[in-house]
Amino acid sequence: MALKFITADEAAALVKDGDNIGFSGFTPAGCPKVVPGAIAKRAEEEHAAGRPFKVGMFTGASTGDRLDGALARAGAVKFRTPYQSNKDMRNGINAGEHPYFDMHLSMLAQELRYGFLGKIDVAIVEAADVTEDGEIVPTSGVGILPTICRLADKIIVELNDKHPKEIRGIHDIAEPLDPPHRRDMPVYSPSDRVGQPFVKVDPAKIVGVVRTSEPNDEGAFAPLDDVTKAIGDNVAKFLVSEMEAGRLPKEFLPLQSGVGNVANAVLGALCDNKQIPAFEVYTEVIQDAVIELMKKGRVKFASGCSLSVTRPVIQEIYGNLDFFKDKLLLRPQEYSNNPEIVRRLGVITINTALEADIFGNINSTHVNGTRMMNGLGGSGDFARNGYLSIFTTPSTAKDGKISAFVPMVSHLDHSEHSVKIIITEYGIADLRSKSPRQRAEEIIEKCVHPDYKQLLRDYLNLGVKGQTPQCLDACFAFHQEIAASGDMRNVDWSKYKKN
Ligand code: 0RQ
Repeated sequence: MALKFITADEAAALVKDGDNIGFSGFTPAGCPKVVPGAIAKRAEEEHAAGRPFKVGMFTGASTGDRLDGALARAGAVKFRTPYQSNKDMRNGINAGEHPYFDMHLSMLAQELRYGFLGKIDVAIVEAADVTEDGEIVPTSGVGILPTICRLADKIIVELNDKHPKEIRGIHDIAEPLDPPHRRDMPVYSPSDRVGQPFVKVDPAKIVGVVRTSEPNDEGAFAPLDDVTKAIGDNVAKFLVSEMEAGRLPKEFLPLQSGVGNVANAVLGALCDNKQIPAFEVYTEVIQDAVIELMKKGRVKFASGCSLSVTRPVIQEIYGNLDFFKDKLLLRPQEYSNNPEIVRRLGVITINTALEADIFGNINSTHVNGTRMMNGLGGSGDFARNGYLSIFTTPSTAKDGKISAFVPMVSHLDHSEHSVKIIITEYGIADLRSKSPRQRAEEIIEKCVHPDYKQLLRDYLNLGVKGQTPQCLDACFAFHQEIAASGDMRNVDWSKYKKN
């Protein structure tokens, strides 16, 4: 069946008010670049004519400004899930304009199939290649691409020539059966392949192909500072000590690391520490540092859902596919983040907390319990199921006025039961086999910033009895203080003392 080439505006005209759209990609990598902007333009025109126009948005994870930013600014968001990190989308969410629900990324595809989230009307997917018999080769990010293509009534393909057709073969595309027919997901090592190198769709559903030549948006990394470097060094130190204690196999275990500067610093530190053998990566987002480590022979293989790398690095990968193609594998997030696989492989998981409490609970998402930052992302998929679940965070934020450690988290994403190790620039808190009070003492002495140590010791000694000595009158005093005086260090416990 011949492919029909259309413009972005013609593609946008195929979308109706109220449609639910599934977009390919994961982070800006692999997201469509031009059709979302055309839909945003159409929404603005419809609004100007006094007509409603909003669409439901399913994506793999965060996207680029040309997708989340454009649709948010156009006021065209009926709902948004499962993760975002765009300034305009975030502001609209926190203003109550864009209904947002935050989800574990591994679960989105199956919840779409189960019918929990409504119908998918249109799939808009970026491809490096598309054939007349319906083979779609994704680009540098996969996300929920196979599922949305199968469930949608219509598929619009953005054929992006910034991604060479020769990347065919880097992907491993599969979808599990649903219960009661689900079988095991036979990934026994990060490099195992269980599917096909493309997504096969009914070609009759491809209503149009839009040619583009747009690079991925990219976020720049802040250079390493003393804090991120110290956190990275502490993670490496901890993992070496686990090997020495015989609690990590000498071959090491696959690693997952989250997004951002701390994750990059951690990988850099693991590279420099020669006591750690060359290792494999089983993660969702493959960042620049992984590629750097691969070139040095320190990372043997990386399986992920996207290549969220800077433009020079993606050019380097595409220019040296002979070297990289048998060391990189991109999967749908239902596989890259799957709890069954993460637990089987024994993945060491490293994620960043926004806030932690002294008993080991983690808030990854809500500033002061109310304002959405990004979302849970894959942190829960990995943290709950990892061999060792590590959370890292700088000990303070906002020039020391905010402590990352508080008596009780203002929002809970990962409970004390999923968190084994917390690491800051000051040290390593090992929470394994400790009671809540022992965990609090460990965190305060090893991880908390010196400005907050005594305050948190005093909190523990307010005289509350019980398994978890949480003073319900005082547990949010840090958060109330930041609102009142702008500095958590001004907290005064005297009015709360029980005896
Ligand atoms: O604010 O941007 O105004 O300077 O939060 O903090 O320290 O730069 O850390 O960029 O690594 O983000 C948890 C948000 C950390 C991220 C989070 C302020 C701080 C700064 C950012 P500014 P940093 P990072 C894989 C796994 C959830 C998803 C996840 C995240 C800004 O890691 O979204 O783990 N994680 N996914 O000043 C108020 C506090 C604060 C605070 C920091 N306690 N109160 N503001 N900040 N702590 C990825 C995917 O799933 C795709």
